[in-house]
Amino acid sequence: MKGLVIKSTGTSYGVYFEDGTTADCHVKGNFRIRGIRSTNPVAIGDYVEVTTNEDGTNWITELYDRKNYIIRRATNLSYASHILAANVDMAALIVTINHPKTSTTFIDRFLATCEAYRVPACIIFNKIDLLNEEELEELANLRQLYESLDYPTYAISALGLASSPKSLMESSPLSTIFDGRVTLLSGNSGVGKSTLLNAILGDNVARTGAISSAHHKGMHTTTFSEMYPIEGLGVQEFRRSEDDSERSRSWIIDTPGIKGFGLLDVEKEEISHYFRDIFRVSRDCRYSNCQHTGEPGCAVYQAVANGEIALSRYESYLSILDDTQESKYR
Ligand SMILES: Nc1nc2c(ncn2[C@@H]2O[C@H](COP(=O)(O)OP(=O)(O)OP(=O)(O)O)[C@@H](O)[C@H]2O)c(=O)[nH]1
Ligand SMILES: [Mg+2]
Ligand SMILES: [Zn+2]
Repeated sequence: MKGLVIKSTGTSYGVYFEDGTTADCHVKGNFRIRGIRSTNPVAIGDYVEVTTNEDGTNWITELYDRKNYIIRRATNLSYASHILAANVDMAALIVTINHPKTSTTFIDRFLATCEAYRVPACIIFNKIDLLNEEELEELANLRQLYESLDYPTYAISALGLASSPKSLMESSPLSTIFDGRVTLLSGNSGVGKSTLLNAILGDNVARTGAISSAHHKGMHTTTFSEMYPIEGLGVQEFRRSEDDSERSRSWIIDTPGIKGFGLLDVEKEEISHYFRDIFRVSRDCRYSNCQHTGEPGCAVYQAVANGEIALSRYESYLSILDDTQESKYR
């Protein structure tokens, strides 16, 4: 029977079937997908074929073609990589200016990864109720920066939304991003992914946890990914046909908080392609193989110097370039 993977615990997968039932399924140890080296051969959002054995155990025997997938490389590991999710329409990065502080390097690495896998991305700034004046200014600056790169941004207080989820769905422009889509929520631990999910669903389905008072970091409350249907948004259909355009369903994926994004699985010449601002300007560099690290006639360097490209973006670019350089010597 064909099903949709909506939960992944590492040892088993929760699969949702067309008739509305779900089952715990397993994957044979030798189940591998050609071309992708990852710690999880089957990911949340995957469509799979499930066979039930005589003893009642369920086995995933086949993986249907993916529309897309998004991979995170574990930091400092040259091959281990993890598929965050498959068949996603939007990756929403939850960012907090403070409590905890999300770094711009983290934001840019996430966005670059989305570019590399051609997954549309947006940024949801959360916990704006906690920001002081200076932090609100930083929020405004970051929103302006990412909006100028055509990434939609939102500023919310998930806690505030939790007390009136109806208002979120009825009036907030945020609701439009979830409608009819599969949205992946990602971000550092403690930024409020599960809190936002609960607010959207109007129910406490996901556990949330306070951030540590000593380090102002999240405590990794969510330990495995799970996908939830959003009631009242779009039609809760499984999948009418193979044709994506006929599909109308709203799902949201809550994921465990992540610390960092390791190097992308790309050549260093390619990295600039995943930074919209740098790529745009790089056409004017004197050398076509310019890496934008101080070569003569580098248009990117010039644009950073005159403020056309944000320094934080350039630094993020350099940090990824550094990663790939390092791995060469391993
Ligand atoms: N003040 C305030 N606190 C919030 C807001 N959103 C979430 N929190 C709090 O932040 C803490 C962490 O929230 P979670 O939803 O557990 O964060 P998470 O991103 O799911 O964390 P992990 O599961 O560890 O990745 C909880 O104590 C929430 O109540 C907000 O908008 N404002
Ligand atoms: Mg969580
Ligand atoms: Zn250059």
